[in-house]
Amino acid sequence: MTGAPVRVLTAVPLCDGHDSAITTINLEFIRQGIEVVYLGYHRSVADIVRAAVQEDVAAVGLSSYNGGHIEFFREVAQGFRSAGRPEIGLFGGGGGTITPTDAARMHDEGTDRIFLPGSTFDEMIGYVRSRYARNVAEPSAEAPPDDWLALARRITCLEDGAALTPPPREKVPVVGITGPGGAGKTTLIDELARQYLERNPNHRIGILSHDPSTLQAGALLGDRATMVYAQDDRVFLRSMATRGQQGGLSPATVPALAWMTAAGFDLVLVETVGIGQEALPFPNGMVDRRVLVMNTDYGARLQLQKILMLEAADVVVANKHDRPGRATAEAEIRRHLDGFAPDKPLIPTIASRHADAGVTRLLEFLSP
Ligand code: B12
Repeated sequence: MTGAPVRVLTAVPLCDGHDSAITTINLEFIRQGIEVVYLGYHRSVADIVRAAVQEDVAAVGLSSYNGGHIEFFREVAQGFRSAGRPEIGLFGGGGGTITPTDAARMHDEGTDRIFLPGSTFDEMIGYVRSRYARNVAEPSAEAPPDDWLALARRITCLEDGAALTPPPREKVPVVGITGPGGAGKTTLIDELARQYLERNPNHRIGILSHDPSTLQAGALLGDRATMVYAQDDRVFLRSMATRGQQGGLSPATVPALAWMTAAGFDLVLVETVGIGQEALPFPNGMVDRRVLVMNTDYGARLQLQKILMLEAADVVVANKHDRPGRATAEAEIRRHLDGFAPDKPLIPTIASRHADAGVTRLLEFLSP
């Protein structure tokens, strides 16, 4: 469908921490209406290829400064071919560390274009827009719902406005995770995924993760940059921009979830954007469990009265339980919940900590 934002993934290769160039380029891309899935720095070929396929991006842009770019770009292009997506474009830069001679060789080996020092934003944006705009064709109706290539493509079609009749919903637990920006939702999901995968060696997880679209229709889809353990072959992770919808999700979330729940996952997680006090992002029937992630930054105790999700959630997580004010926050939230739902669990977590006991308790509540 025409008019949909161009969707690319950007990353910095393995053993490379030079992320300031790509961070600036990302911001300029989103300002110009491009959706950017940012994978972060120190990323392997396998992580980049897996993410590009699941995110169904038109192209991948790499920023490489620490050498090894000829081999790295070649392996990424090979990875796209091996994954059955040879059409994914590849471009990038690395200042003066990539010489014009290197760039010519890289072009011969599958890279569309290297931006040499002195390239302007206008050149990059003009190139990305003209080269990677696309009309995505729906996958064959014969492709089964658990074909991840087809799933990724179907979600793109749904985001771009197609109406695909979803398969019947399978019985798989769907957990909605919401909370204000900065509460640690993504980190919590990553640690939940790590513990779940470790406990269930044959299980697979599907994750739909949302970030806001800007007024210019671009979006920085940055949850993958925070994820470490959810970058796994047993996890299908898809980032979705809100594309103008208020409230924490995308217009395509409901149909995308319908396809996700038929794709053979054992657990499906849906993460909203950071929400405000009045938001109730999960309509009836969309998810089986609602998790509200809070931290200590909610302000005065009176503010708790205004957070509607405290009433709607099945479980409340008090994350960042290593921060000053944690005991007060826990006591205040508990007292507030006791006023109307004394049995509602309140689980303190430090999601950034490996094997956190609070996250284990949450996992047991969600997936007994
Ligand atoms: C800033 C910088 C740092 C910062 C990085 C901060 C950060 N978070 O990114 C700090 C100080 C931390 C740093 C550390 C190191 N650095 Co350093 N660093 C640089 C420096 C000065 C600038 C790179 C940069 O960001 N340029 C700004 C961008 C916007 O401009 P540009 O590079 O010209 O790129 C253009 C295009 O190529 C394009 N582009 C770039 N990427 C992409 C991606 C896409 C998708 C697109 C479309 C376009 C594009 O954008 C620009 C437009 O004109 C370079 C030297 C230099 N002058 O280039 C060294 C340099 C890259 N660093 C170098 C080294 C050796 C290191 C260290 C190993 C030093 C050490 N011994 O500790 C560490 C390693 C860090 C790590 N963990 O990987 C070497 C690399 C040598 C090599 N590969 O052979 C360089 C070349 C310096 C040198 N001459 O020795 N570094």
